[in-house]
Amino acid sequence: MGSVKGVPQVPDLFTGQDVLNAPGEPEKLGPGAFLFRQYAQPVVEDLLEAIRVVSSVSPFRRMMTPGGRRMSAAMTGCGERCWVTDRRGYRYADTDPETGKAWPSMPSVMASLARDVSARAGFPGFEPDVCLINRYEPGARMGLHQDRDEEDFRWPVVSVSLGLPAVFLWGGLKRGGSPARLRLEHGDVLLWGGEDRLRYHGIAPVPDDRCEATGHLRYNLTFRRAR
Ligand code: MD6
Ligand code: FE
Repeated sequence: MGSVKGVPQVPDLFTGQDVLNAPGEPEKLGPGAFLFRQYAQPVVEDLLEAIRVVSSVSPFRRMMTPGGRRMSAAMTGCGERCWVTDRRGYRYADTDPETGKAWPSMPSVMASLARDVSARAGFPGFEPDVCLINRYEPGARMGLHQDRDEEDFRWPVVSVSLGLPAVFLWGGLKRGGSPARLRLEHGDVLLWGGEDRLRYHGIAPVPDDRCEATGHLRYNLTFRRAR
């Protein structure tokens, strides 16, 4: 590559891996799965404030699985509906079973982030009707599962990590085998859809640590289109 007069010569970053991992470019984890490291960084404080607003109306609670075990992560959510679990099963509910009222509306900082990142990943027109908010204390985890309670799997799931880092377990389309491990940090955004939409995934027990923004907590926001 020749040097252009007046333009300083810079290392050629535009080849191979460098371009995939250039700042602002996602890492591709599969045909429909992308990790946008630090994508939410500019709005992390606004997202944490939005979590405070939502959870002042619909508080965090540890839900029961259909099998009768309490989940280790506490949950709340916002939007037109939210994912819930109890002895009757997993489903989307239009009202919060704890308050008996509608879920809080989705703060615009959340909806805009989900829309922007999905358009960048090749899913334009994604309008989430759900933001499920998970809160993990040290030791809390999420077993391997598929997200399959939504009506239309053509829409992706967008996941935002805040607070303490955690190891994301990234399995296959069927149960079994040992999942890949991926560290997710404060401000990272993971998106999956298309052929990867029904991948098994989970969160390894969150190690104790302390972070400036959230203390001893990890939060995860997952945006979906349920209906
Ligand atoms: C979590 N996330 O990161 C749990 N599901 O706390 C999920 O279960 C999840 O991150 C679907 C897509 C992205 C996710
Ligand atoms: Fe999930």
